[in-house]
Amino acid sequence: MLLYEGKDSFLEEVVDFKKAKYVLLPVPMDITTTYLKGTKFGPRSVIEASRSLENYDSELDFEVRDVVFTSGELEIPPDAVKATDVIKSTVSDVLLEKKLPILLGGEHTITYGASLAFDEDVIFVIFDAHADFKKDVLGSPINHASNSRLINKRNKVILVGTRSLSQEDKKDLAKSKIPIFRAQDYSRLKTNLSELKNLIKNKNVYISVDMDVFDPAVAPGVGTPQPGGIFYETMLEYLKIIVGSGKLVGFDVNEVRPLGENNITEILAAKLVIDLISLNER
Ligand SMILES: [Mn+2]
Repeated sequence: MLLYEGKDSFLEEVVDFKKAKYVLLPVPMDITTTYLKGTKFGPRSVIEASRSLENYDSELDFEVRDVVFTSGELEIPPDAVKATDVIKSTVSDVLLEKKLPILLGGEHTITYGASLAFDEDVIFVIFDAHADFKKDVLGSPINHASNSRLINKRNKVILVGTRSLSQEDKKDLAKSKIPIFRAQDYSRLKTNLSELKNLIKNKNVYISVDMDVFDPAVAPGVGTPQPGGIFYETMLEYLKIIVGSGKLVGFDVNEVRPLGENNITEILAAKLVIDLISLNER
């Protein structure tokens, strides 16, 4: 496990590894992205953004303090299969220490790597504008556009906020019986929340947030933006239901692509990490 210097830690908190309940893993993987490159700079940028936020989460009335150990950046080899192995073994190490892993991406494929470290009974709730259910992209079996399909081979997948898919994807998703809570179904939010609750009640749950699930107006710094996404308030409703009724075993926030001066995507990503810890701790 890599130790980071205090100045580069999440929320400026220097936490002793032994005492920490969470381990934040910056995963600068940016190998298979197809449209806009730059997600490898995401983790560092989100950590930097977190340092401008309060530890106190006023939405959830909880103060995040002395619980997160910030690891150094994972060394990601430039090959998707090898990169997946590195992520899997690092997450396994964290789980062996009985700590909850938090991954910061990086392209969405990091979630597939992480999934291999968990038992098969863990449900993966994936927030993503894209279904990521492609079979074979550019001849590569491991690709950010096939993330959900890959995870679904071992673990149950639930998609939230999805609005970009092909007709073939739609058929395949139906065949695989993947529950989808579309971004367009905002007017059904209450019904969606109770349906989701029933699916994950008392189950082990891993949450993956691809930042492009949000409306590009509030999260423009992503690799593949998609109009018509959800907003922060809706996300919080979903997270409250998931952490409240399931048992959180890990989570990630991924696909942040820093734009430079405009860092609202990183701020939002950092806030989600704080929110998820608050929800899980309070
Ligand atoms: Mn996506």
